[in-house]
Amino acid sequence: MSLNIGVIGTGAIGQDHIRRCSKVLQGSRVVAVTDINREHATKVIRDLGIEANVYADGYEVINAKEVDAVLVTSWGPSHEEFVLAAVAAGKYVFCEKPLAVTAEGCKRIVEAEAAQGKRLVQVGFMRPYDQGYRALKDVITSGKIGDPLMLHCAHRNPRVGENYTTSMAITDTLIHEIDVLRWLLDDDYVSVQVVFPRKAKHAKAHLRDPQVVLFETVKGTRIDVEIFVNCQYGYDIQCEVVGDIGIAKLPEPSSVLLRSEARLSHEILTDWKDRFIDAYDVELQAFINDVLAEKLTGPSAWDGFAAAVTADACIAAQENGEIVPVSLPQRPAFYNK
Ligand code: NAI
Ligand code: ISE
Repeated sequence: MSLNIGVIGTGAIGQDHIRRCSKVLQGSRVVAVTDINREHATKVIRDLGIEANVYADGYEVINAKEVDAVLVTSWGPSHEEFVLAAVAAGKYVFCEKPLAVTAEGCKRIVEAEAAQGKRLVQVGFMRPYDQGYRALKDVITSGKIGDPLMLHCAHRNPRVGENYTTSMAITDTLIHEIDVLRWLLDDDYVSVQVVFPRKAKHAKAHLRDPQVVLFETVKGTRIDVEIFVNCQYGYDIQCEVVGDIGIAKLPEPSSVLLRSEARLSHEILTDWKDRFIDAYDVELQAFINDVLAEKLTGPSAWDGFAAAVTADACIAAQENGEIVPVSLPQRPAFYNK
């Protein structure tokens, strides 16, 4: 059986997901698309050589008879309304991060989903599907390094656009660590502080970059995450876990060891799309398989809510420089794994 997918938003990640759902993955095809720039949506499916209906808006995609499941890949502020509409229509929905731009918005989705009585929502947090993070989690779970005491992480982008703001370093960039580190440690955050080193030369005037985010977890693990979005040299994701009896580090993406011009070197990637290309394939294949089996197992609306609550605390901490509590309510039994 093939899953018929409708896609809302045909920008950078939308078109990449359309390509993978129609050309790379098993058991799915894209049958409907929309974008506020309708011509662009039409061009995307034409360039990919696929046949799909182009609808006027997201609601038409969600309610189209031929659509079994929806991918929301439009801008963040539009996610909540489309996810709520898909849930109301009883359709499975994969929503790119953020699930909603406010914690209240995520909570509305959690409540709507619980009212339907089954999980319908998966959030596009792809790092738990990355081979390297999975290997790291296996090492932690095996007990080989003892209990995780400290984590040293970095999320570096070579550069960002004019419109990127200091709070987006949390909601757009750090949000991946917020999610993946909860998953990696099977833990939640209790507090956060943000500190700013001297500003990087290449950061635009309005942007405070880099920044260091310091978390404490329920189990007492301390985490530092450097976010540096004008590092110039590449797209670089680092995560080192220090345990009682050993240290485990996220593997580097595989690359050729080059001997050339009197140097021994490895290339560093520059684009997030390349760094996590396999993880995106695995996460969407899992979504497709889970929908066909009628049981979602990937990052949930609750994970989206937990990330949003934590992001709000991080933004407050950016503004006041203090240690800000992260107050996450008890996870409803509905979301127990
Ligand atoms: P983009 O700007 O390239 O594309 C967004 C597209 O959505 C645009 O074509 C825009 O016209 C369309 N759009 C916006 N509002 C719409 C609406 N109400 N109805 C229909 N179409 C609408 O942005 P990009 O980079 O593709 O990001 C999209 C989403 O994916 C964002 O939420 C972003 O945070 C997330 N994202 C996730 C990544 C990941 O690693 N998981 C990586 C990059 C983006
Ligand atoms: C982008 O939206 C992503 O999700 C990338 O993974 C992240 O590295 C980048 O900073 C974000 O802007």
